[in-house]
Amino acid sequence: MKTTLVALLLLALFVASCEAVTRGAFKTCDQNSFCKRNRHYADQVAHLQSFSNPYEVTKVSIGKGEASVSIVKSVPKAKSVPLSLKLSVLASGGVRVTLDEPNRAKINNVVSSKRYDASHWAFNGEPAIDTSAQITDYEHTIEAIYGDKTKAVLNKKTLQLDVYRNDKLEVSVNKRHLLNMEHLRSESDNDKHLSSYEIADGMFKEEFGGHPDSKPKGPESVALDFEFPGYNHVYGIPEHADRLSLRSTRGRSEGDHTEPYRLYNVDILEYETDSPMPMYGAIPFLQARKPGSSAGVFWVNAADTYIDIQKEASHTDTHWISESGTLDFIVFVGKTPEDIVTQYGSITGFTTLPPISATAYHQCRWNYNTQDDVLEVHANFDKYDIPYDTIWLDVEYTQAKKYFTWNRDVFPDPGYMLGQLDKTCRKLTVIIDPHIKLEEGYKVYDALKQKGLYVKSNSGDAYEGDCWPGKSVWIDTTNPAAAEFWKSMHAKEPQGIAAEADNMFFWNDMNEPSVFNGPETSILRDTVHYGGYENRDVHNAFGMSMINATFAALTARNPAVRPFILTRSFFSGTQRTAAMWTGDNEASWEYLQIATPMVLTQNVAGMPFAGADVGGFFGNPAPELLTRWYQAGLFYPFFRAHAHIDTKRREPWLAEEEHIDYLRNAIRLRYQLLPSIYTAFRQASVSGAPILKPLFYVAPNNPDAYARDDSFFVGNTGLLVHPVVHEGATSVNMFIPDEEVYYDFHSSQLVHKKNDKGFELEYKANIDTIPILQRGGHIYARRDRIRRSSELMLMDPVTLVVNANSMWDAEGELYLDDGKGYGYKNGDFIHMKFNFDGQVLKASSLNPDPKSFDFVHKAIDIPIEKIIVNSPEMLTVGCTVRQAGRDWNPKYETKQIGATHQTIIHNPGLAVGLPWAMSFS
Ligand code: NBV
Repeated sequence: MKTTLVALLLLALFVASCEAVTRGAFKTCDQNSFCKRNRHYADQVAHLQSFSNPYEVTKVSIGKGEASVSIVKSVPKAKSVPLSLKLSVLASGGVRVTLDEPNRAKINNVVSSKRYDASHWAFNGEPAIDTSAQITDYEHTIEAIYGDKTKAVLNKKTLQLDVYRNDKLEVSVNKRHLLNMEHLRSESDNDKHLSSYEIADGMFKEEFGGHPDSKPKGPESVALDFEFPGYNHVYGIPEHADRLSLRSTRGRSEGDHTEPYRLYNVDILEYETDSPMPMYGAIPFLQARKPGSSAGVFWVNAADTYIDIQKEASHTDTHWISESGTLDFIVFVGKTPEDIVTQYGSITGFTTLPPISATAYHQCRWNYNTQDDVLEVHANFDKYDIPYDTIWLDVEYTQAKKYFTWNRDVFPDPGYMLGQLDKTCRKLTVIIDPHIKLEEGYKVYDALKQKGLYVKSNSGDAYEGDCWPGKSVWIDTTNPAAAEFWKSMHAKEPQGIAAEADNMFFWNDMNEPSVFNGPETSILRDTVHYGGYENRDVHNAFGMSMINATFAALTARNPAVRPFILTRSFFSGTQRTAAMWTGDNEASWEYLQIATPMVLTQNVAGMPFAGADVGGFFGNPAPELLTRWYQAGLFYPFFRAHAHIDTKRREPWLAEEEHIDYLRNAIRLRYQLLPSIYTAFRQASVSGAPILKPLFYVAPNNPDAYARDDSFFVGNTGLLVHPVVHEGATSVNMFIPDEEVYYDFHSSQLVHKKNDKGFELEYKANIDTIPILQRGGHIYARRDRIRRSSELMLMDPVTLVVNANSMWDAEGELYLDDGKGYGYKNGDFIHMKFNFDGQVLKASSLNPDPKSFDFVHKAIDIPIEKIIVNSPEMLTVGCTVRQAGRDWNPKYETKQIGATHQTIIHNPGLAVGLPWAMSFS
């Protein structure tokens, strides 16, 4: 009783504080001294007649694929500061530069004076060096020639780095002389050592919202400019609630932001849309596109970071500013957007292939209150013939928000509950947050205390703050010993959270970390983590450290099962272990609108397993909004309905009568397309390909497509979707980005013939219709029998849809595996490639060494039950099939649907896992 009361009081307090959270709770650039100093520096340098570079190269030594450069930074009226620069060419593409300040004196016992290297979080292992790159030390430059006609030239006098592809300049680094590495110094005589471009604001201490920051290491920011010549569009650097094509940030023209995009992981309650404000996650990776070329920058830094963008007529300028850490970046150049993300992913890792159930529909709310509630919702899905895969438990399932406990009053037998779900292959996802209730006798707290595994204050004690359970401490998962301890918490031990069953997944929330009474809703920057580093240094990687620990814990718990984790906070590399969602949005059209660009941005930034709360977290969506949200959300790589504790229940069957059908149809469409969506996940897991593709990926040389973020393609299916996101709308203006033929998804009518340029097509979409076109040139698979959950459909027949282009060609892929284990890593999967040339439709295997373990053995004979061929021209009559040395003539029918010639082959008698050819003659 007492604990419930405390919880209620805290909730009331938190809700009150939610309302109080405004823009003013978060620092602007001007209120964040390192940002202010660097913007000032940029403005000063921009107005100089001549700039005298404080950084001077003193020594160069060339190694295999890399150059080591000694530099001194001159400081007015003081000794110069030695710095060390390394330029290396990476085997996977990209030129990396690191700049460190090696001789920093030890500051005090708890704070490491070394600059923090965030690459060990971001990188998927040490990247291999391209030892075949030719690196030459010339009199004025160091030149690296590598890859496909790529060249990087570092000017020794100016420290400008130019990167060329095919002799064309793609990226210029430090062209505006904004390189700034604030060196270690003492406060006493700092002022007289500042250059004329510098101001001393907030170098040694600062305060925000009543929270002091002791800044024991003084100023230590790093900053640099990157220019993209000829580029007008840049993308990425999530997380922001903004458009796909990023805006200028210095407020010079209408629609520009005045604040830089900020990357600082915070619990940004009721976030604003169309804003550069920081959010829960940070990926400091940006890509640029112009006809013929793409380029990218990865800024390897986990500290608070701002990015100013300025679009000029001939180029785009960017200025990157981080509070601390080493200066470390990689420049990528390539022909296509895919090239850039593949290079980025080769270093930071690709999306882990999730269990198939995680790619299906998730039902969540804060909270399903009791075990009976869970089982009733579960039963209702079947009653209303709606598939779902996972039901979620938010914080209320615990005893007083003590994670790893069950509130047994309302969840008396979790094992039974999980067993019931398992009967139809359904899963349960439970939330675990990183704040640990400060309560003697609570075993997690006791263990952290005993082993000192929490984040510490700058005086060396446990850092204490307020969160859901009341007074809390934070597990320091940057500490390997804490990560080890985390394993024991997830182990299958009696009474443990994971004791019950294997059909359990995990949700790590509030891991920015969110601290109710902390600055900017987070932890103090001068708190201390493992190795003596401050939170300031590791901040944006903290959430990821928790996720990595959870992933390792789940792997230790059951090495044979792929874990699924949802995280709110993320950093570069988190795609290796978790999915993300866009946090606490609102049940309004504005938030439905911004969700598509946000999910697309995740997709071009190497972390495509992304979604937004379907229906909106805060507030109650009107029936039309909820329906439109499901119709959009079914395409989010992560498809989950979620709602705040104060909202009305909104499971699909509670909708108004006809809306139940719309919601059912939307969810069922996800299941129908699951083979193709899962195939897109597979592609993402090996190449970083987006699962939802912005239009510029498909039409990379059409500048009119560059800023389109109201529509998207689904993987390589050629499905072009334009969700309806405006109240009362009964049509959308669908932008067709290229000259390909397009067929309507619902009617198969040919709606777009060969045309020189893209154009807008009015697509009628009453509330029961989702605007979808099918681009010619693609083949995709679907499953037309919808069952209760994804795993129950694994052995079901497959339908292939062939949408021929104007040359009659088409191609596509289908990837199938057991959906939950790691057998695929040993070859136990089916991966077919389909090609159509107008006469012959062929299937060949992309699995070089299929192993007939469990899955392939069972699945190889899954029938293809239907093949639908849409074509702008008539196929000649007659159809012969050949598979496994046999020929036969399946029955087929042909139809004329408007200008589309459609051929349907029913039950062609083909097994999905074996090669075959079908000739139309
Ligand atoms: O755990 C409660 C919520 C959760 O439902 C939501 O999805 C998270 O983003 N959580 C935040 C805590 C605070 C909500 C106001």
